[in-house]
Amino acid sequence: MHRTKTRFAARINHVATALEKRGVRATYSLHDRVLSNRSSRRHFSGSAPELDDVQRKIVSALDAEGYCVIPFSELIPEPAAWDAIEQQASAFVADTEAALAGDREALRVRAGKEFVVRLLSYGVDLDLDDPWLGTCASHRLLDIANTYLGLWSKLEYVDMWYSVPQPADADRKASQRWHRDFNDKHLLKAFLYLVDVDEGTGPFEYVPGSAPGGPYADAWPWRPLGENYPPDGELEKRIPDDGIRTFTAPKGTMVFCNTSGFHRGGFATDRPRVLATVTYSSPASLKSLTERSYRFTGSLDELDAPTRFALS
Ligand SMILES: O=C(O)CCC(=O)C(=O)O
Repeated sequence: MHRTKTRFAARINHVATALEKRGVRATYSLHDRVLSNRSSRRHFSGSAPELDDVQRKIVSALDAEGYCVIPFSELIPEPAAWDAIEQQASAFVADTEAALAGDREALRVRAGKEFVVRLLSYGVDLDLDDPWLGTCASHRLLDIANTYLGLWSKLEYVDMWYSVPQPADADRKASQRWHRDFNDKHLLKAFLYLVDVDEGTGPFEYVPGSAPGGPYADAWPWRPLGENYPPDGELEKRIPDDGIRTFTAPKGTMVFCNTSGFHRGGFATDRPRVLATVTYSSPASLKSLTERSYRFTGSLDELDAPTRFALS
């Protein structure tokens, strides 16, 4: 009797989950094609920003391969922005290393991804005095995201990560494995390396041309709430070795990437990897698939329209 009931409950649960998934997919598609993204595309095309040569180079590389690697100082030459981010990172590293050596309860980690310690995680209050958010919301970056995505984007997530070294023979877990991000197909992330990153520091890796529209888009294709993690070892059978880019690079390097394509990283074995990261997605994503990681507490009225849109 108990067994029958349990099986029945499991079946109901399965049906409910399938219906919920269908609802989320339908909502995403409606917002992408008809509702939010449509008006967001109209806003963008009505006032497309003028990019300088560096920004144009980044957008062209993203269009061609889904990623671009560039020194932060080439995009933002004024030292003040870098100095403030570096100071923020130093304080984060000092606090993290003190907590790792002592009260590990104080570490901001998420279940299943304990190998990444986060500066902020979710539900924090931020304004533009935060050096990393201030940089990500600046027109130097936002205009790149909006032009690449062809719409006014939402600045969905900001954080700094400290990837704790793992034993070299540990199994890769979560984002250390090849996957497509579920967030959106209109997606741009940037990773700013805050330490030198070599093979032992868990470099970010990417399959160029795997985002929607690229030659590898059909390999386990992106769909909202899809099967985004191919079984271990399968991606390597389908993508040749020279189809994978591994981003070992010095401190101060920035990697822009459409992570609806295949990527993985953070499997540090020798030294911790520290980076700052940001996600720009389309409004359809925030309507159906994702949550913003922070509450913006600055004054929206003082901002221009695309920045206000990105932060609200
Ligand atoms: O930590 C990494 O390098 C991978 C990050 C990742 O998978 C993501 O941000 O979606």
